Amino acid sequence: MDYTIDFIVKIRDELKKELKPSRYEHTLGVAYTAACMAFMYGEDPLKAELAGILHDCAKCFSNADLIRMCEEAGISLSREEIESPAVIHAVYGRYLAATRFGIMDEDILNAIGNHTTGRPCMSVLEKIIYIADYIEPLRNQAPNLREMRRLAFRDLDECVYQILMSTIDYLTGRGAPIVPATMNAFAWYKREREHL
Ligand code: DGI
Ligand code: FE
Ligand code: FE
Repeated sequence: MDYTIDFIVKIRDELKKELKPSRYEHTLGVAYTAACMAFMYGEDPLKAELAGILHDCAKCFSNADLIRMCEEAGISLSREEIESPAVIHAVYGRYLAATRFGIMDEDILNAIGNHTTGRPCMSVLEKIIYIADYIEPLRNQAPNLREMRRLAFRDLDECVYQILMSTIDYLTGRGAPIVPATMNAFAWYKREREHL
């Protein structure tokens, strides 16, 4: 499917009404960053922009609502996901992208569904969205941002690996549980790196 700018603008305008202003600006930042990374890595820039626009489409719901809506939609959540509710907006976002916004492209749906945790063996688009979410211009907390912004345009897999490592460090430091998807992704990219 070709993604038209009209389709993207329609979704963008709907999300502008639903997301908090700062979340909407973050969404635009991810979309533009993802489009630039698509130039670098030979992906369709409009597809990357669309995935970026949609990646946090379920971020306006509370954790309790997300858990309830997943149950109502027949999406089973693992015990680990329920204990780490920050990851559920990605799972439900994937469902919303498909059912409400009519996205059928599995690659875009995977990019949305895996944007918080990553997963082993991601596609180029999934890696782009995972990284763009971390480096977009309005992010300002992570200590390694400057380095990751550069690495994003030099080595996609190394950048994913470094971001996974920082995320695990950050969560461990806060005593937060880490879901298996995050650990599996980290183990996979670590192994990849050692075999180079
Ligand atoms: O939605 P955003 O704020 O743009 O970013 P995100 O989708 O990457 O979600 C960020 C939050 O998710 C951040 O506070 C870290 C958290 N997170 C990522 N992986 C895990 C996790 N939280 C827990 N508890 N466990 C994880 O494995
Ligand atoms: Fe998110
Ligand atoms: Fe995000």
